[in-house]
Amino acid sequence: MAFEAESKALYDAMVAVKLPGIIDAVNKADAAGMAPTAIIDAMSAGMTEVGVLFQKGRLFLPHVLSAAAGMNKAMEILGPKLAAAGGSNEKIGTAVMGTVEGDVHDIGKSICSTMLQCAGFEVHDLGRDVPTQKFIDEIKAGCNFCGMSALMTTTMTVMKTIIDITKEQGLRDKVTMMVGGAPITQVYCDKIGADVYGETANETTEKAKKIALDA
Ligand code: B12
Repeated sequence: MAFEAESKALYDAMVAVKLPGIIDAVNKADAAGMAPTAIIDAMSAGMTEVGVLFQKGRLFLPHVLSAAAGMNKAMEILGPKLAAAGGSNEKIGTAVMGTVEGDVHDIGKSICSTMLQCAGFEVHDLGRDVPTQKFIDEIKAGCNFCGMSALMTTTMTVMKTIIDITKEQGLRDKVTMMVGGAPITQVYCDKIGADVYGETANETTEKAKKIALDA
């Protein structure tokens, strides 16, 4: 595997949950020529392991927050590089992105927003704990992609509520509904009648790009 050492260093730095170590690993991987998307993937795997260790009681809340800050800092460093790699200045679609009501997890959603933006989408990122009506308002205002993120089994049901409202209000055919977040699967995506499931930000961007360019 290319950049195996860098991938391992990024993963280890995330699991060590020390911000300077994470930034150092990102800068080293970047300087070695590792693609920003591959850096993000390696870090995301580390973030998932942080979650597992947190659940097992081997890491605590400040550790999780420190790793989360590391992800955010990495996006600051890598965002401009992703934009440069994306190349296109042409707008290929308008996407509203947000974490659904009741859910404050926004790291993965923000990565998706950045990558979609770099791929040529105009992105309206509403943040986290977004009131359901705000998604609807953005779709009414003309967004043709709607990305909803949920990280908890208690909040993932909000996605279905939003899709159902678009059906009731005759908006469903105007918008590509995208869903993602750790508990979401392709099966769940199909069950609630969404169009796109993205397991990673990379996959999300590729799928959205294909739909936008085929339209
Ligand atoms: C970081 C974290 C936090 C941080 C959030 C910081 C932040 N700004 O986001 C803090 C500490 C604040 C937090 C709080 C809580 N958390 Co928390 N948290 C996590 C943790 C460890 C990591 C999540 C993460 O950032 N992953 C890394 C990112 C990169 O991955 P990702 O989000 O999955 O995103 C990728 C894909 O899913 C996809 N994607 C994401 N969004 C979208 C959207 C679209 C449209 C598409 C297509 C794709 C897509 O692309 C992304 C990039 O590749 C998870 C553990 C886990 N395994 O997920 C628990 C976890 C989600 N939290 C959990 C819980 C319970 C909570 C709390 C209730 C408190 C608690 N008891 O710990 C509160 C929630 C309060 C609330 N109302 O929301 C549980 C949820 C359990 C469940 N089944 O419902 C988890 C699973 C931990 C656990 N095992 O118990 N948490």
